[in-house]
Order: sequence, then C-alpha cells, then structure tokens
Amino acid sequence: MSQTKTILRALAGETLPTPPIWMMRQAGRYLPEYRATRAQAGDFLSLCYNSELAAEVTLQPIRRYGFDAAILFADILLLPQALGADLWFVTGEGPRLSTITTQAEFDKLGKGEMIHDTLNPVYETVRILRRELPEETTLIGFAGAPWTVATYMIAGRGTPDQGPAHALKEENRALFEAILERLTESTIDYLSAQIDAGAEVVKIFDSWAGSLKGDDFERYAKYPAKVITEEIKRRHPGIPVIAFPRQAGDGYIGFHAATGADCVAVDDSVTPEWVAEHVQPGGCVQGNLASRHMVTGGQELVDETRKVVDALKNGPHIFNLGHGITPDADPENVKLMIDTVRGA
Ligand code: 1CP
Repeated sequence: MSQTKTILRALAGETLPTPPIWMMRQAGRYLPEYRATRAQAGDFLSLCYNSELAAEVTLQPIRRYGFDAAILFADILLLPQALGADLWFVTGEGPRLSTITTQAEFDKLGKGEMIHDTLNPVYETVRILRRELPEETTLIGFAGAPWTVATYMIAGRGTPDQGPAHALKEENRALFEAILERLTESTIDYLSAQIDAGAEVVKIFDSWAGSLKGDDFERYAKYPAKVITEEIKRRHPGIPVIAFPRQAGDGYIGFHAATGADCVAVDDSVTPEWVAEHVQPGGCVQGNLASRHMVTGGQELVDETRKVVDALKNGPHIFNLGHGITPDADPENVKLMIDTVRGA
C-alpha cells in the first residue's frame, strides 16, 4: 500500500507540493486548553506520567489545528529520572536534578531494562495516542540527545552556556564519556520501547549541540546520533529518525550522511536559503521559522513563512519552527502560519 501520511512521505525523501507541518512544543502553555489540563494534573511531571492526560494534551493541538504530526507529550529529563536521578520542576524557573559530577554519583545510576519501570506510563501514552489520533496524523516519539541530557545531569539545571558539562569534559573526560555512553544505551532502549508501543518516527533533540565545537561536535553530537540512529534502524527497520543538532551551524552540513538520520531539523540561526543549498541535498529537512513570529504575527509572519516554504520547495521538507513555541505566543498566529503554509 502506498504511504498516505504526508510526514512519512517527506521523511522517505519525497518532495511534496505543500510541506507537511507540525510545531515544536505544540502542546504547551500558549494554549488555554493545555493550561486547564495541566492544572487538573497538578504539576508538570504528574502530567507527563498521567497517560490519559498526557495523551489529551498531545491531541489538543491536533484537534485545534490539524497538524500533520503529533509529538508525544513527555520531557527529555524523564530518562535521567528513570536512571535514578532526582528530578523536580521549580515553577517559573525550570528543571532541577541531583547532580552527577563524581564517579561515586555516577555509580549510583541504574542501567538497562530498569528504565522501563519509571517510563511505562509514557509507553501507555503512546498506545492511547495510536488508538485516538486521526489516521492521517503521524505520531512522533522523542528523547534528548546524550550531550543535551548530560548538560542537565551534570549541572543539575538548565544553564545558558552548558559551563558545568564543558568543565567536567575537560577535567574528567573518562567520567564525562561514561555518562554519555550510559545515556546513549538507555536512549536506544527508551526510543525502542516508544516504537514498540506505536511511535512511527523518533526525534533526537540535541538542543545544546551548538556549544560543542570542532572535534567535540564530532565525538559528542554526531557520533552518539549515529550510534542511536543505526541501532534504532537495526531493531526497527523502516522507522525514520529526525536529528536536531540545534545551532550546529556548519555542523549541519553532512549530518544526514554522517549519522544515517532521515531528516535533519534546523533552527533559525541559519537561513532557509542556506539550508536549501547546504543541508537539503543530504535529505529531508525540518524547520525553520523563528518562533517569535508566533508572538508578533501580522504580515511579517506571512512573509517569513512564505520565504521558508519557497526556499525549501525543491526538496523534501517538513515545515516547523526553528525552536519551540513560547508561552506568550498567540494561538491565532499559529493558525495564520498553518493557513499560509497550506495556501488557504
Ligand atoms: O510549565 C510547563 O507546562 C512545562 C513546560 C514544558 C513542556 C510543555 C517542559 C519543561 N517540557 C515540556 C514538554 C516537552 N519538552 C516536549 C513535549 C512535546 C512538544 O513539543 O509539544 C518536548 C519535545 C520537550 C523537549 C525538551 N525538554 C527539550 C528539547 C527541546 C527544546 O525545547 O530545546 C529540553 C531542552 C527540555 C528541558 C525542559 N523541559 C521543560 C523546560 C522548561 C525545559 C528547558 C529548561 C532549561 O533549559 O532551562
């Protein structure tokens, strides 16, 4: 049977007359229905582990906008929690974790199958979604890339420059690499379980890839993405992988070939014209409208949306933002972006 889901067609390398579209953080605080469900769940982590409610918030933007893909509602920091790190969210500030900066702290982390004890509710969310999503909507599972997740585990929180993780890399490279290896293995098991539960595509978020330079980028962004992608494809032939080495700059060039990813997602620090010339020849690309347009709207949103569509129309493209939508965005602007992409 020929493939009818547009996201899967683009991921298979097809150039479509209208790019399929979804949006990073499409389930989120800019939506009143998300805020209501989140209030019902209690805190953010309770929402992530409540399969019924996590499925509900995943479905909300699909009902409201008819996006071509849904992304599982969860967080990249659930994996370190499943490995035994303490995790909590401070309202208005962000995540906090118990830190891993010594061999003794690392030795306390778990490995292997034990992650599923914590993550089972996430797989249940995936199963509910596969039952409830419209037939044409593709379900994307995800995990953080080892480097990005490690930056939170080492610092115990989000950091503007990933300083603590860079410091550990320089001071105790063996421990740093052991953390990345543990994360690489467990990320494979985590994504693999999401696929077994029904995820049709998986995305690897390397939000902080841009702070890795030169050889570090090769070893700690590209190589883990390659190991994860190859093993996912070995275990699950035909499942496409989207890699997002955010702010990689020239590092985006050749990323498809070096990792085996079917699609490379690009942020908006590079222009769509540059992406068309340097990245899209390698395969499907995803991106890259600046998310501030979801706040500011107007004719500029329409013009910039058309620019992205136009620049990338001669190759496989999935329309998206360059990074997640922010809580101050106006839901009407999202509708305007979608209508513009679809030529309505
Ligand atoms: O208040 C709230 O409701 C929590 C806000 C929130 C949401 C909606 C967080 C906390 N995580 C999420 C969900 C989430 N996180 C998804 C769900 C699906 C969707 O996109 O709709 C996904 C894919 C993520 C991934 C994620 N979490 C990333 C990678 C992508 C990116 O944005 O760069 C990262 C870095 C995180 C960590 C995280 N979780 C939450 C916050 C505020 C942060 C960033 C913390 C920081 O760096 O300070």
